[in-house]
Amino acid sequence: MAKFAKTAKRRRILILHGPNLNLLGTREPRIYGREKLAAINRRLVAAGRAAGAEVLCFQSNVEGELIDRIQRAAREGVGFMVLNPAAYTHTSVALRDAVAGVGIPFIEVHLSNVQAREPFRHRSYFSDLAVGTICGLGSRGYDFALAHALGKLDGSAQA
Ligand code: DHK
Repeated sequence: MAKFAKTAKRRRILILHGPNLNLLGTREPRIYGREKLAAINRRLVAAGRAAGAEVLCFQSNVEGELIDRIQRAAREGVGFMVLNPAAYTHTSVALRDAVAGVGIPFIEVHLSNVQAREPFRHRSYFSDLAVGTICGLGSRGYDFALAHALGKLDGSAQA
């Protein structure tokens, strides 16, 4: 029984959305798409459930709240994170230190192709720590990241 509880806990994935992503659907839709954040989250939670995993979603516009959530993830036994730090990608040493500090593997996701945008978006404080980075694929990027995370947590992913 204890063994089962431990296994279930490890199949917990945190999806973390940074500032302004609560506005998805209405915010610059030509760049970020028309899908609302709640719809994306619902899809990810359902995909996780279908695979026997628990997907937790959190969004904040506040740097400290994102840091607190990452620290809590470590205590909760989250086994993998999918992280879109949004604008904090390009600015936040504090958020970078949080993900480095907990050591939970993560994929960095961006809806837009940040490399094809303004030069200040080309720099990421997260990419060198990430298992991988997905950008420019819109909200599908989250689905691909989650699929990889699920594979990793059940031991079937390649990398
Ligand atoms: C989202 C943001 O809010 C921007 O600040 C980033 C990222 C790009 C995205 O494409 O998801 O530069």
